Amino acid sequence: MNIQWYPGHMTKAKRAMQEDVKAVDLIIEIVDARAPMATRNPDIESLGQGKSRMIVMNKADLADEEASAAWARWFQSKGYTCFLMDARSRKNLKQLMASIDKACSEKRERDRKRGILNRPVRAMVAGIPNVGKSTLINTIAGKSTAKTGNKPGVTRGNQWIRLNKSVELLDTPGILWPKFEDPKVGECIAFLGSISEMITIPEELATELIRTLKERNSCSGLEERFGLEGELTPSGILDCIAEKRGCLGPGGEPNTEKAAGILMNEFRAGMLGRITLEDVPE
Ligand SMILES: Nc1nc2c(ncn2[C@@H]2O[C@H](COP(=O)(O)OP(=O)(O)OP(=O)(O)O)[C@@H](O)[C@H]2O)c(=O)[nH]1
Ligand SMILES: [Mg+2]
Repeated sequence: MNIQWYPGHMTKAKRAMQEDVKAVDLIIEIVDARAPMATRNPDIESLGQGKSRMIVMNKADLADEEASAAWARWFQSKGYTCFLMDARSRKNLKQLMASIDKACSEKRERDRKRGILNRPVRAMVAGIPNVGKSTLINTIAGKSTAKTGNKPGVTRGNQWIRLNKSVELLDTPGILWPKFEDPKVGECIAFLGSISEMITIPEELATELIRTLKERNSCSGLEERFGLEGELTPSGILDCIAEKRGCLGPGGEPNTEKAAGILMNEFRAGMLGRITLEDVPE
């Protein structure tokens, strides 16, 4: 499947981020723990040149635990400070805050030497759409200041959120990049719900997801949840889901579009198990 999504609001958002990054000490890059590499935006990597940076592998509650540990080790081996998070929970928050503080300590020291005292640390929270940037900011702030939602493109402009005297966070809109060179990357991002549903065909996306789960031997949750038996093709599985969930047309034929929607929602919500879609590079 060839998926591309780079709407005008992302070009605009990127420009605003290029402007605001000048005032920032640290970039907190949020990726989806279920595909930590595919959900990294190369444009954010270059945007953050010369800044302190940190990677938060969010939605770790939905990813395979062993795979997440391997990914965290891999990022650390590349020199990144890396954090596994469920942004909805305050667990790990203390460590995250300590890490933010540490990442900015050099900057603080430089400020101090130049006689600048008590200037707050400013961190930009950036990443592709729907990975949980605004949710993380709300959890850190302990209040719902940033708008969140279970679809890509909820945050539309940069918004500073002041945590206390010493830290300010910048929420930014999710941005993708102009072209997915590897079609698998686009697919993966779509599976995870970071691509607008307006531009994908539900049945196509769902059968591709089933194919991917089969390839990765990650089908047990799918089979269990929908009571699948025997060797079925991806489209056979979709028919089966339609039947099991009563998605039938007037003539009793399976409504595969509806079944595809159900499958995608349940996969994204972790109902088919904790599944990681990407392996650490060799
Ligand atoms: N299971 C789980 N869900 C999460 C986590 N973090 C965020 N969510 C959910 O993911 C959805 C998207 O969260 P947002 O915070 O709006 O994502 P965002 O990155 O700000 O998205 P945009 O503003 O569209 O770029 C919401 O439904 C959140 O409740 C997490 O760690 N685990
Ligand atoms: Mg947001």
